[in-house]
Amino acid sequence: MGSVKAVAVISGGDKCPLLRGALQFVQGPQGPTHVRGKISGLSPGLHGFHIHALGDTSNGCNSTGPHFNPLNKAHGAPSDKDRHAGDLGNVTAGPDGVAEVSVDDWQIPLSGPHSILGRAVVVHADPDDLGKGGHELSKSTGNAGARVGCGIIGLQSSV
Ligand SMILES: [Cu+2]
Ligand SMILES: [Zn+2]
Repeated sequence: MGSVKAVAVISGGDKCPLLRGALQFVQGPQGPTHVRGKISGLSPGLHGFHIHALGDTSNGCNSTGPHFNPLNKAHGAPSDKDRHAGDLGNVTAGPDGVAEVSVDDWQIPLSGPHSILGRAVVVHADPDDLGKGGHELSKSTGNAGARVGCGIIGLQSSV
């Protein structure tokens, strides 16, 4: 099997009409999945960045379900052993509101039983505390606040 490619077009919907982005996902034959791209229209600083379980944006980003968590773990940092598969940490927007995304991760394959195809990538208003903030939401969502942008992860031509 060659590499599998996917794409997600991020939008902010009615609440954040200036937020937009495009992310490309590439998984080599046995490697991690590489996520590359750009999200603009953010406030400067850190923003929680996750794969959520559902590719359903019928009610905006709120209908994308919880963090993708096929192994039934607690929320954590990308480098933690105990984490949701969808926990990709934070992206950082510069003073211009643009975040350059460059993530390599083993828990977000584009094929097999734990594939993220058809699910959603979500960016949040606030920083993800990576499970360590001591807030009641730290162990479920990282207390990352509102879902300001999202997009569905779909197959892309491999040519
Ligand atoms: Cu999220
Ligand atoms: Zn999580």
